[in-house]
Amino acid sequence: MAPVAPRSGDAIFANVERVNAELFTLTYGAIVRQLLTDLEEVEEVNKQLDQMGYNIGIRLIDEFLAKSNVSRCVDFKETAEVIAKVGFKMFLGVTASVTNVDADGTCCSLILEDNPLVDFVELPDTCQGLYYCNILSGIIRGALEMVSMKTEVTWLHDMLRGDDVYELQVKLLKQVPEEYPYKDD
Ligand code: MYR
Repeated sequence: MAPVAPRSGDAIFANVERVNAELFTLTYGAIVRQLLTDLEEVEEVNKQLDQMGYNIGIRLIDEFLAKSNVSRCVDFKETAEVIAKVGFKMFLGVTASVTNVDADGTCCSLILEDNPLVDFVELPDTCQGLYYCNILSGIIRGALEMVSMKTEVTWLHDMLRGDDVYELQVKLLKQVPEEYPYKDD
């Protein structure tokens, strides 16, 4: 019998991480499939995924702030960089790049070249209007709302629709100033 080479802790840990990521991807796929069965209309599935993402985002921000130690960003571009480099890395294991920042710095794009949510995914013709990753736009919208930023988050490019990249446009609609909770005497 061939001897089994012992694996290092790092190799085992990497394997566990890979299996977790695959399980997450497959679970997300199963959720989308179930929504398609239950709701029938692709538009309704898009809305539902966005709403689920929003509900996750408003909770996930606490974990993000606690784990990342990120402090207040100086402007919206920096917020986008934090989402792209720290947020995506923390929750998806990949980073994005920030591009197409508009002149007043309130609208920009996050470009994802690698998107673990879509591993193993192929959309049938009946799902062409589906924004498969709409949960991500909802997560970002929900998380930013919790730090006083009302945003609109829209998919501009989607590789499942034949584009070269995933491009999410994040537009700042309103920044609610945080109120100091105590009155000065
Ligand atoms: C600030 O208050 O200025 C800092 C704001 C940082 C917001 C970061 C939001 C992170 C959202 C993570 C999204 C992950 C998507 C998978």
